[in-house]
Amino acid sequence: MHSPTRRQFLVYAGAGAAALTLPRWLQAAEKMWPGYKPNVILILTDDQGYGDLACTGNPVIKTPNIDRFYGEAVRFTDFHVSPTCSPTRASLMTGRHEFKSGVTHTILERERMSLKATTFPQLLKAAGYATGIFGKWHLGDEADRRPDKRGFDETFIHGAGGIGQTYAGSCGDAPGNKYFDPVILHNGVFEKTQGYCTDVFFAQASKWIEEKKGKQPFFAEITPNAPHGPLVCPEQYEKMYADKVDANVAKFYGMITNIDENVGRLVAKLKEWAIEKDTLVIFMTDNGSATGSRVFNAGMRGAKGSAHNGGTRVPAFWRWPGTLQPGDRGQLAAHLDIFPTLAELAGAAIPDEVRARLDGFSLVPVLADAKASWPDRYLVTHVGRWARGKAADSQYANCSIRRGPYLMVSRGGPNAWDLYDLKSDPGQAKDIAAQHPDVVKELAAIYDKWWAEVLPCLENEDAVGPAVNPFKELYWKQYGGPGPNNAPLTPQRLQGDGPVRDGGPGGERRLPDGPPPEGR
Ligand SMILES: [Ca+2]
Repeated sequence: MHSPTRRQFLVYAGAGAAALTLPRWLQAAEKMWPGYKPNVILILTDDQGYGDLACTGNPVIKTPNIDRFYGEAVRFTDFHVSPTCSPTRASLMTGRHEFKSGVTHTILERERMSLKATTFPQLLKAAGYATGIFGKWHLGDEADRRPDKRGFDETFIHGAGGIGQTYAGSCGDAPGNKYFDPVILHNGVFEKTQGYCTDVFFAQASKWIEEKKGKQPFFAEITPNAPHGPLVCPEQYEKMYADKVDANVAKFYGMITNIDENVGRLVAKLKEWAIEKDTLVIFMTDNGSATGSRVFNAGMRGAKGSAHNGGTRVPAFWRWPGTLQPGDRGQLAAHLDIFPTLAELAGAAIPDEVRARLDGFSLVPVLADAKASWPDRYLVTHVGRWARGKAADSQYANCSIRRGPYLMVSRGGPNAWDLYDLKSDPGQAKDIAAQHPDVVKELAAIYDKWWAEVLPCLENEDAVGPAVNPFKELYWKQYGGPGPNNAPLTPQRLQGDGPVRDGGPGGERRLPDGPPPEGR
């Protein structure tokens, strides 16, 4: 199934293309290309920003395993995602801006990815891959929206955007669920697990990988809900930071150090199983930092929920020993690119009509060669989260557009753009719009065209969710009656027993309908 010549192709593709004549082995390798299917593991953590790692400069946090991983990986230094949870996950799954799949929020039915969307796991599955997701999905909790209907044949997930969250409508987890010993929906049936959530997700992913290895190429997506709020952390990790930072950051960093240990264990397993050279592992996160940016933000402006650079720039480390030479890549890359990249590596066919709609580009040439040519692309960020019915009025609310060194950020309203040159001013201290009216005009025109394209795609804006969260209904069907905390089954519980809060009950930040304040 696995041929080493495919790996050699990747290593030398760049050099080979530049040579006057192809070496004989490379010509042979090209013939092998369609048959080689690497395993892929995508680790996507929740609310961890670019600066929440020691290897990216954080002076406090301890992440020795991810630091080692970083040293062995191709590192994208200008890699962007959307500014919050569901939007990033929708873009990742579809290779298209999340608005094109109807995702404009993290709750209120607006986190549901369009049923018309094609996901890359669907294509990988068709190409012979086993596909599994372990952790957070957050693209719709109803039966027809869950990952088993969107390309995953193994699903081990919590509901909503975090363990224990619940909102009016469809978005909600099992009632009363907790970070320790969580109840997890495993292939449609709830399981009572033991241990801390992140440990549970990684352990289950490892178990599944061990079952699949050598039999079938696999794609495993590991999506811990950590370090998203509520900040619940095993005591020994929190203690590491208790005298260094405030209590919330200590928990947040502790949750990340726990993730780090899980990453270390997983990589060690791949080595033990002798599959690490056949397995690409990607480590990335889903938005800017939610809690750590006030300690260290890698010199950026903005954090989770912001259209500034710090809201969207995240770590993206790609480790594939023997194939990818460790090193930095400065190309402007994004979550949108993962769809075409993994489809290409997997030899998965992308239907023409799907390919024509992609916003992403395959990173394969760039992975092989730091100097590979790369499109002069633009990236649009829009935080969304407008009040119900206000989409059409929100064209210039909390948005930005990036092209080359320029990041243009809206102050709200037409013709109200600030322009920054991230190359000379990475902290966005100086607005240079007045000095570059041509750049502002060009980017504003691209932005307006983009908005006109996405506005008709917002299919969830007026959606009304079910009276009871589907996860609750399923839980009560399986276990009967009230939830595990024995709370009575009141009409209020059936309607959703928590406030509309992104961090869940006890979460450290509230995100109402409007955009969150910058820098939180
Ligand atoms: Ca997130």
